[in-house]
This record gives sequence, C-alpha cells and structure tokens, in this order.
Amino acid sequence: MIIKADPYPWPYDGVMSPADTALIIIDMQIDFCGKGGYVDAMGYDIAQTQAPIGPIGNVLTAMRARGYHIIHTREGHRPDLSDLPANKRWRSRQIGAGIGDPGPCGRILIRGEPGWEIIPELAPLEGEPIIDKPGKGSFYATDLELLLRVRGVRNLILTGITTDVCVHTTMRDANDRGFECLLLEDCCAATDRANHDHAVKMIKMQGGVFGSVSNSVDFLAGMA
Ligand code: C5J
Repeated sequence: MIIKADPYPWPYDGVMSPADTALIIIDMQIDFCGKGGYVDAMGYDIAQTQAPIGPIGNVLTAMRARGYHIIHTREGHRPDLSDLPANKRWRSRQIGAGIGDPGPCGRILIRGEPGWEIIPELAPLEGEPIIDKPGKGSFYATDLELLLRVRGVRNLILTGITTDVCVHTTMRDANDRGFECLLLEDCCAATDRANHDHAVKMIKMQGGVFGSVSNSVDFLAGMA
C-alpha cells in the first residue's frame, strides 16, 4: 500500500497494514479547541484548532473500520500539580491562562476537569488506548513506545493539535525511535496558520527529515 505524499510516497518501503500501522490523535481536547478552554483563554482563534475535527473524523472512521490501531493522547497535569514544571505554569500565567488555575471549563489542563476531556466528536472507543502526557511530546514520561512495540507497530499516522507544538514534538521523537511517520496536513492545525505551514514545511526538508506529509483525501484514497 502506497500513499500519495510529499516529499516521498509513504511509507518509504511500501509496507503498511492494519497490524503494523497506528493512527495517533493528539490532544483533541476541549482545552485546545473548545470554547472557554486553554487556547481560547490565551486569546487565540479556536476556529483554527477546530478545523481538523471533520478530516480526523473521516480518517478515524475509515481506520477503525479496517482494524488499524487507534491511539489518543491528552495533555494534562495531576490536580496537585506535582508534575507541572514551575516554568510551564509561570509562562502560561504570563498569557492569562495559568495551567491549574480556574477557568470556564474547570482548572486549565488538569486531569479530570471538563476542559481536559477529548471532544465528543472524536471520543475514544472502549479498548482504544489513551496516553496521558504531562509534556508536549507523547513519548516523554508515558508508556507510548512500549505500547507500540508490544503491538508491532512500525508506521504512525499523525493527526491532532497543535501542529507546531505537540504534533511536531511527537513526530520528531517518533522519527528518532525509527517509526515511519506520516503527517496528515488537514488533520492538524496550529493556533497560527503560518506556524502550521512552516511546521509542515520543516518535515519535508532533507528528503523528509521527519517523515512525509499527505492529507485525509489522499490518505483515504490510497488506503481504499
Ligand atoms: C500546546 C499542544 N500547544 N497540544 N499543546 O501547548 O500542542
């Protein structure tokens, strides 16, 4: 199976099946794309981070139906803030959306609060792993790598928000671990359109320095 992608048709060796490929949906939480959440509180336009909801939904439905591995992530911290670095909290307060502080969706980016939940449109199904991560990357301080290795996954389809932060960090870390990565452009978004575009461009440098880039339409056509 080969997917039309840039800068190279993906995966590099044409080896892809439901058994060895996982869809990763990164941080599609109310805090990142819902009214009153963290991104909204920072004053960014949540229309940007809501844009990938539909395309991710299409890919999720198709991959679920074919039996691919589906993995969700959530960024968030313990209610006692014991896993929240002081500088991360300080910076968030500088922009008026202090992590751990109360907001319209409960305490910002805190596990168990309404804002931390994955949006209903992309809610995980029973049995789909959810990786709870305190950082931007999905591998840091989580068991994601173990879970992928045990399942025999070698290919990762990356989706979610935000392209330039959690998606990029995860893709870079996955690439260093030898996973063959594909980012679906319309299934990701940043709080700033130019940052999204530049993050996508970075992937395509050096022959695909972190992997390759496609979109939901080409991906679904290639998978069919
Ligand atoms: C950010 C994320 N942008 N999920 N988190 O702080 O990308």
